[in-house]
Amino acid sequence: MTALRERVWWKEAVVYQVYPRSFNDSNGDGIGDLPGITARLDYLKALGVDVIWLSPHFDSPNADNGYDIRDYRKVMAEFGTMADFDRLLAGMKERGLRLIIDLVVNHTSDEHRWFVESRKSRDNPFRDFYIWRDGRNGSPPNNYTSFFGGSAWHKDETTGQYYLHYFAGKQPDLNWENTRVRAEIFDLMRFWLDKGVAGFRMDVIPFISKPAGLPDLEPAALAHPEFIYANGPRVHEYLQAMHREVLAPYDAMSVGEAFGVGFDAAPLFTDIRRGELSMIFHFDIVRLDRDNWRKTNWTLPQLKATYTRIDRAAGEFGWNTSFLCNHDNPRTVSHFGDDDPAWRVRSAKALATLTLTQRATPFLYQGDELGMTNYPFERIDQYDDVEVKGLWRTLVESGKVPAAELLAHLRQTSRDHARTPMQWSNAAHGGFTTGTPWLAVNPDHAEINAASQVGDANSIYHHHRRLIELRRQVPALVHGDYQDVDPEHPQVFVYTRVLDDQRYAVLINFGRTMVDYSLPQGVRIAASVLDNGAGVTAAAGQTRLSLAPWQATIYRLQ
Ligand code: TEU
Ligand code: CA
Repeated sequence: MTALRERVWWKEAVVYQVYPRSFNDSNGDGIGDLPGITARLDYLKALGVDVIWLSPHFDSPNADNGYDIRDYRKVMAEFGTMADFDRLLAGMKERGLRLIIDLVVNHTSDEHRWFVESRKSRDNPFRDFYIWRDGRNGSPPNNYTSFFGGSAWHKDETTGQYYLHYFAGKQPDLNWENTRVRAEIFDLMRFWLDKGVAGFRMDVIPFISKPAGLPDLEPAALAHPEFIYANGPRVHEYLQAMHREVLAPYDAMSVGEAFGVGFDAAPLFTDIRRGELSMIFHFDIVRLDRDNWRKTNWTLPQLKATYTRIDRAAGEFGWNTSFLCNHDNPRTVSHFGDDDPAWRVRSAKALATLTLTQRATPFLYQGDELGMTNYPFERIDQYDDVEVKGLWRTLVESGKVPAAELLAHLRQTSRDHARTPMQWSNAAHGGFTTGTPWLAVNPDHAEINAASQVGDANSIYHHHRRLIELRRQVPALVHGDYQDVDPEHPQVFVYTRVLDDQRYAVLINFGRTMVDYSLPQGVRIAASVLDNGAGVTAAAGQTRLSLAPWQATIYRLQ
């Protein structure tokens, strides 16, 4: 089996994403912090994860919750000090956990020293660190749009030129064409690697090379500019240099946020023979039911087809990630499961089974292991996110979309669903803080919290723990070939994972009704290995199964 040729550590790891602002507040100011994370390391170790991805912890004015960095070598004051960071890393090392940090280098904050200098004058030594252009007859240099609303260009009065920002105006894009920019970035990466971090999650990394000459987007591209932004001419040259000069010498793991990367382009980023990234995040699953800000519907055959395409895109020499949530998405169980109290626990366990049995490195988002749900947002003032504010400005305040319509979509799609604080206990504010949380805690914390689940062997938390443990014991669940054996079935997801003579099948009923199901030819059960407790498992040789609502079982096959 060729896949086994590359049994590198990061393929066998399970990653847990911590959004520091919302994880655990140690000093009562309502904002999660690094000492708060250190205090919960035993909880994460017991869950069984290997790697923690920390969302940005750097000095930032927080126009986009840290994805706008003011100083790459300083810790955000609200999160603590460098000594707190060193203690967190030491605590992780003691427990055999690795840390990857968030590398946000497509853009900086406009308060970064480089940009403060850059905007001073046209001949400032840092001018060329960013992308400055003259306007076109009093309008922006081209028709690029920002993901947070409006033009991607901002006119800076000091010099009369425009700078480019794919995200907020406070997030100017760096000019990677400039060799000094690349040298600075490689240097700051080494700074953190020398401290002992194991690698990086790389924010919108395919966007770093800008289209040659910055021509206007064709009308058809305007709705999805990410497909243009992610295909600049020098992106692979930059990533290969980064791999050669920085990542490889440290055996560092890298995971690229591949927003805008199509399936065909995936191997260019992750084929191990090219020396670029370890793996990428595809957005085709979490965006399956999205048309920009609009929520649309998804069907199970569509979801299954997407899993297959993602697997095939990685091929033999590439590698994938498996995730259903992150800090930019609604909650896993509310999005793909059923958060009705009658079905929440079963469906959350079923989705954990799906996520943790892919041929990919699984990424769990904080609170996924508890089946945390979307927040019941009602009004615009309950949201914090810069993206929501941009949508409100460009759609509602301009009169294009009625307020009620946007609110109905946001209630299902907003990034703030994932950002409400972790629910540690049934205490006030879910035990997240003794003060006032920066974003309200979901009122369902009375029911859904870590304390109650750690003490209950049948909880969603313990189901995650068992799945992680099983994945560690069974190489076929990590490296085995992935095959969807019934792509058309509207309610049942069945796939096999095969490595040499180890054969497994995963069966998941994606619905509230019982399904009378005949196994496809060639799938012969030997024994049930792990089940989510929703129904009765099948015996060896049984071919007709009665699948209970949201039942999810891993079988060993004959
Ligand atoms: O997100 C990049 C991204 O393009 C989207 O997934 C984004 O969340 C947005 O919703 C597009 O509509 C990354 C970070 O994950 C995100 O938190 C940051 O806001 C963004 O980059 C800018 O740094
Ligand atoms: Ca705090």
